[in-house]
Formats: sequence, C-alpha cells, structure tokens
Amino acid sequence: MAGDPSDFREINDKLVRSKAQWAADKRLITGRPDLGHVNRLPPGQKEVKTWPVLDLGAQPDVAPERWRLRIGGLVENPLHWTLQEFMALPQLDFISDIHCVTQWSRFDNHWRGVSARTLLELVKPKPEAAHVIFTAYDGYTTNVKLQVFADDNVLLAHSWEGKPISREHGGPVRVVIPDWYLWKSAKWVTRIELVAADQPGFWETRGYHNEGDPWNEERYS
Ligand SMILES: Nc1nc2c(c(=O)[nH]1)N[C@H]1C(S)=C(S)[C@@H](COP(=O)(O)O)O[C@H]1N2
Ligand SMILES: [Mo]
Repeated sequence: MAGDPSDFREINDKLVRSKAQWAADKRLITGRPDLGHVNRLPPGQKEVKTWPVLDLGAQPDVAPERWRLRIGGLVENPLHWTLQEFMALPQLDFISDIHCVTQWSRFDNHWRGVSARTLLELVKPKPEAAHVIFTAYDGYTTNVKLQVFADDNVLLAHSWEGKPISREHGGPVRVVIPDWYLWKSAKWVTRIELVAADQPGFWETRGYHNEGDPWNEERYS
C-alpha cells in the first residue's frame, strides 16, 4: 500500500552518503557552544527566510482520510486517531525557531497542532517508559528521550503560518521538537512508540548525534 511505513521505498542514496560524509568530517562545528543561549542563532547556523525541504526523497502522499496516528509501547492506554479525531483534541498555537543540522535556521514559525503533553496525558506512559521512537510514512525513524518529548514546546503540528502543512514539509501531521536539530522532527508521522531501551533512528545510526542540542553543537556522534 503506497505510503504505508512497511512500503520501504527507494531513498536518495546520494544524499544519504553525502550527509553521512559531513558527519564523518565533523563539518560546521565551530567549537564555541552557546549553552546560555546568549545568541538567538545557535553556533554555526545561518538564518534563512525561506523554508528548505529536506528528506530522504520519498515524500509520501498521505491522503487526510487515510492518515492515522498510533501511540503504543509502554503506555497504560494505547490509542489511535484519525485526522478528524486528532483535530477534535485540544489545539495549541505555538511559535518556535527551527534549526537544521545542514546549517539553516528559521525564526518565528507559527504552528498549530496538538501538544505532546496532551497526547501523553491520554496514553499514560508507564514508569519504565524512557525513550520515544517516531516512525513516519516514508519509513523514517528518529528517537528522543521521553523527557524531551514531554517538553511543553513539543507539538504534533498540522498547520504552519495558518495553512495546512504541505506534503513536502510533512503534512498532514509532523512532529516539531524546536529545541533539537530538525532531523528529530519526523514529517508524515504515523507511529509513536514509548520504550525502555533507546533505539537510534535513521540518521542516528548514520553518524548523527543521538541527542541534537543546537547550542551544544550536537550535530554528529
Ligand atoms: N519522515 C521524515 N521526517 C523527516 C525527514 C525524513 O527524511 N523523513 N528528514 C528530517 C530532516 S534531516 C530534516 S532537516 C527535517 C526537514 O524538514 P523540512 O523539510 O520541513 O524542512 O525533517 C526531518 N524529518
Ligand atoms: Mo536534516
């Protein structure tokens, strides 16, 4: 079935190789972390006004009526939502800056969606849950600690600047974790799994850092 996570497609091998090489070469590291967030722009970043598109090249076309979000794993109450059900959850407007490891940052993005906290309150993580694994419709995976996902600025967003998030940027729904480099923010998200043991995702197993704090230059492992 097209767009199903199991339908693992041809990914852009050239792009993957060149980004993995950047990681191996430790490109863009300034050696001057800004842990106090003195500057709005994290070290080594450049501000852009456009919004570049970065992904593995598949860009699944997920029709709104086919989109599902499932949250499972170490939770008391595994749940799934259609887009209509998701839109009926409490909605939050949030403004955040985003920072891509390939050097661009974009300030003041206006998002609308459902906060991670709202979702976590509904599924109720078990005490053993410590990590969160995201899976997207293109097969992409990424991981963060549960405490990062539970931060009050984390959103599952369906709108950007007052319009539905476009297919190329991960619509119908994408994750937004603004405190980490943007590879942690899965586009076309469909599954969120709470687990006890960490599971590094697509880029984390190809030389990227397991965490990804832009102010600490956590670009590569
Ligand atoms: N599903 C999925 N999510 C993804 C990716 C991807 O390839 N597939 N790429 C990540 C990377 S490396 C970046 S930099 C951002 C880019 O988001 P954008 O294209 O909206 O700028 O998406 C992240 N989320
Ligand atoms: Mo990226």
